[in-house]
Amino acid sequence: MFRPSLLALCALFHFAGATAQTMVPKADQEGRPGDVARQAKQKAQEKFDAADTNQDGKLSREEAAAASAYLAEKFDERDKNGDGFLSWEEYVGHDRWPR
Ligand SMILES: [Ca+2]
Ligand SMILES: [Ca+2]
Repeated sequence: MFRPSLLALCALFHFAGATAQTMVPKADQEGRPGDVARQAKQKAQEKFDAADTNQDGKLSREEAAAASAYLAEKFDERDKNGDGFLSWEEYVGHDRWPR
């Protein structure tokens, strides 16, 4: 009795995770979601470029810390591949807005 419900719960969490990722509209999407995505992407890109002081296309820990205390705190969480830099995808947290 317990096992099937636990499995269902796991499936639900998995689904919720997938939904969070796919809820971000793509920047090339038509209509309002696309407009919102393009605006948000542009804002994010401006912040990213401003933070990327040596302009190598990624944020070092120092660059992130200088740009935002929040980002400094979240750095390890965002740095998915653990290379010590935040790529554009790692910075925005998804790969739906290619640069
Ligand atoms: Ca940099
Ligand atoms: Ca990284």
